[in-house]
Amino acid sequence: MIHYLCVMVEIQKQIEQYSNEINVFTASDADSLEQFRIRFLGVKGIVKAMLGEMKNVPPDQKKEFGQIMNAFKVLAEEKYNHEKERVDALGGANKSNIDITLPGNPLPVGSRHPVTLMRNSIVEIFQRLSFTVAEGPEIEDDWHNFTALNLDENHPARDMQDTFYLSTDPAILLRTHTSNVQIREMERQKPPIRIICPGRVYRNETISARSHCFFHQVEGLYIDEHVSFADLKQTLYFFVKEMFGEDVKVRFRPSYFPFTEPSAEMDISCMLCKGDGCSVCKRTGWLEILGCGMVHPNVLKNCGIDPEKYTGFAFGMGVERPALLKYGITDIRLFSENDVRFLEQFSGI
Ligand code: 2NM
Repeated sequence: MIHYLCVMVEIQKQIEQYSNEINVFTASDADSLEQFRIRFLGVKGIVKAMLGEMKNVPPDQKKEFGQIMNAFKVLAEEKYNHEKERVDALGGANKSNIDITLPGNPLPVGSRHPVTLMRNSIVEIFQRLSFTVAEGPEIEDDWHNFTALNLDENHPARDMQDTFYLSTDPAILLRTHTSNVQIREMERQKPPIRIICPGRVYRNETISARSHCFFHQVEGLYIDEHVSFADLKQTLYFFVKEMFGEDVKVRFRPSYFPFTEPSAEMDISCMLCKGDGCSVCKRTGWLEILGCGMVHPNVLKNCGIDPEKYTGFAFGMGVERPALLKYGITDIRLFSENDVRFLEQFSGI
């Protein structure tokens, strides 16, 4: 009995001490709150230890002591919850001695590739004329890249020297222009069709400062009833004015493409010498920027479009050449070397 009494007085004293400690506790930050939790409410904490003492309490006093223990447990829990709410509300601002007024670590700013910048500005102008972007495969079959475009079996563009064919299946090739997208769209939907087709194309050429075995194109197509060469000219005039400015002059020269009739090449006056003649325009005062024409009736027929009812124009331009001009770059190979020192010069443009 004496032993029991001693133990119980001891436990009561301890609970009183710990209760005082809990009552005066305020958490200065999340860390000190966590230490409080571990000390009192943890698996090896004081509350658990005190409850463990119940086994030393004589049966007739278990009820009274149970209540004391429970009140102690609730006291610790309530204190913890109350302090947690307060610390959370502070948002961890005074979590530690970090000076939140110091500037942060700057994130490196990325940049768009110059070819992407040029492609986007071309596409965006045609989008304002209600052209929508269409895309298609870079690995293409003979029909969509050549045959449907009115290129006969012996056309030199099909030559092994110009086109990359799959060694396992020579009916499959890397597209040599994005016209395959136009063919696919004409096969898929009925006119009116008004699309702009940006993408990468491949040609088996010797790599140099001026040419590469892959480059980028933007092609356009407009098919409807009564589309005329006048529509073609007005559309391309608009494009040139938006792209190169009001003062730039335009000229059309007759040309030949198997997929258009009539066909033309469009030049703009050289923006570097204003038409006087310089090394960039080879002293002509003109820069060739795109090919165009009225879509050949055979091409329309190949895609299931009635050439008696519908007409249309198409055009195609390279992206790298104007990008070289605009940014004053002298070697086309820089576009595909992925040298960060080159690429980061276009950040913020
Ligand atoms: C060019 C020049 C002229 C062209 C024609 C077609 C299609 F599919 F409608 F027949 N797509 N692209 C075309 C016409 C492309 O690039 C210099």
